[in-house]
Amino acid sequence: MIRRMISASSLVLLASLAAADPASDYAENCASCHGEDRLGGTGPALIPETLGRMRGPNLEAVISHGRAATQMPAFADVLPAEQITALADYLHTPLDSIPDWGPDQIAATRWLDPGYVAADEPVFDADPMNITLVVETGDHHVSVLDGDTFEVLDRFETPFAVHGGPKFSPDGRFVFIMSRDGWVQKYDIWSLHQVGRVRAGLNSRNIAMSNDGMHLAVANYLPMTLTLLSTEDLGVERVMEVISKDGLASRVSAVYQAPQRDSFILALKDAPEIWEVATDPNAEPVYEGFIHSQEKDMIEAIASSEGLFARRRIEIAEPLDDFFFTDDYRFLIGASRDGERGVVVNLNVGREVAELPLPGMPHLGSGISWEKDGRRVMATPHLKEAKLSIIDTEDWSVLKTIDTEGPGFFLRSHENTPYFWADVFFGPNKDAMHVIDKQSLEIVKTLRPEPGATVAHVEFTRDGRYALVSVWEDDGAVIVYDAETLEEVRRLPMRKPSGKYNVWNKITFSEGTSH
Ligand code: DHE
Repeated sequence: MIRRMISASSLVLLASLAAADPASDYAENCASCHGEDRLGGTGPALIPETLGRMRGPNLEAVISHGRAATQMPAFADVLPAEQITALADYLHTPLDSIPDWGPDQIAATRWLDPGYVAADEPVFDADPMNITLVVETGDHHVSVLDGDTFEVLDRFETPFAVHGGPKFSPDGRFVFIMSRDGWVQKYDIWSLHQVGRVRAGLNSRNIAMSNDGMHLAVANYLPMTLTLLSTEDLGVERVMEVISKDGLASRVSAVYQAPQRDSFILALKDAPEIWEVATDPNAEPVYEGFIHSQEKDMIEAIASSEGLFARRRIEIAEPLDDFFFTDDYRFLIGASRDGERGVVVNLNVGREVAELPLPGMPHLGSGISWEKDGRRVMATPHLKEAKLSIIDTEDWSVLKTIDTEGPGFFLRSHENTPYFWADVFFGPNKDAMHVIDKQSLEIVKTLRPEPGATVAHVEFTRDGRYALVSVWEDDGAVIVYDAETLEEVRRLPMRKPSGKYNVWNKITFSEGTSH
């Protein structure tokens, strides 16, 4: 009788709920990116501590429809709605325990390669300043390219899921590479050999090298810390808990080096604050033009008590997590959370000084700048709109909007080329690469080297003569273009190559490269 009162569709729902096994759905569909322990891998950690802060669409919607501008695919066609609901509940269940990840735990993971022997000079004939590293995400390797002959000098294994730019020591000899699950690898370019590894976080964002090359900062989501490592031996120097002025723990969106300031600049993801951390114990703790006297007293007090790694807090109206810095590192421009505005912060006075309309989620981290008509301009792609914005960094006005064939991810140029290159990462035209004149701001050519394939991210050789472009596919390639004639000169097979990084361009902060 009761049974007859339950509708057929409710029965199906009950049956599938009873059948739902979120742990095995997780293992089958999510673990390869988010880690078997849910502590993150290519994808972020999926635990309440981080998901509770997820703004915007709820978790079920993200699982069903994926997440724009990330690698998160849609599962609506793979899992029935009831199983997605059960999976979302499962992800909101706390782990039995989250491992502590302080100095001792980090130090315990440190591994120095016993086979490593430091060479007195490069073990190859190539120009060590014209080496380009290619991150091959297809099989988690890095290829070391001779920038003159394009010969692969070495191909070494990296930790799983490298993200963001590797950071070179100021002399260009060593490079540090970070994976999304917090491993930092040190590699000696002269010796063509790995030096060692350490797990600096459980889920990490990016790394930054101090101006003197002695310290490496690792921005973490999990735990909510900034790990400071010695570049010499990967030893832990400090694990800084990231607690906002209001006493709340925050993830770190990203950390960058500010060379002229001898500091690291951090973006807090969950609090409206930017932090500046001194990397020189003798650095002036208060910067020229600083006007908030209360803050000045606080900074002086912190600096005198902490010396190295003294921290300064800059309060802003809302969290900003994607930054571009002016060349003198006086200003940063960040994207607002609504993805509609750029917010300019004067780092000297420690406050917001301008706002400009940048709808369509500007990707300011990929911004580059150059001189045009005697003024410094910058360009940024937009993750959600088929356009590039050109901004005057003197009065913060939008000079021009360039229409493209789709939203892009990366921009690159070089001081010796009249063009900048912009990919079309998203949408049907992901196989296009625009080449744009830096003075006329017109697209001079759109390259399509591999119809249908994703073509993205550019790096130049040291002299700017050649541009290297990724065919971002598992069976992909790096294509070498003559940067003047825009003709293809070489094609090097690679496994899903992503970013490429030239030693010279990076250590000299070449004009066409992002930080
Ligand atoms: Fe990145 C750099 C954040 C997704 C490939 N990416 C960066 C940096 C940040 C960042 C903060 C600068 C770090 C640095 O170099 O020190 N990336 C984010 C995101 O928030 C976002 C949108 C979401 C996420 O999943 O974290 C994101 N990024 C991606 C991808 O999906 C990409 C295309 C593929 C991948 O490898 O994950 C990707 N990001 C890159 C690359 C760089 C990068 C190749 C370095 C660019 C450079 O030229 O320096």
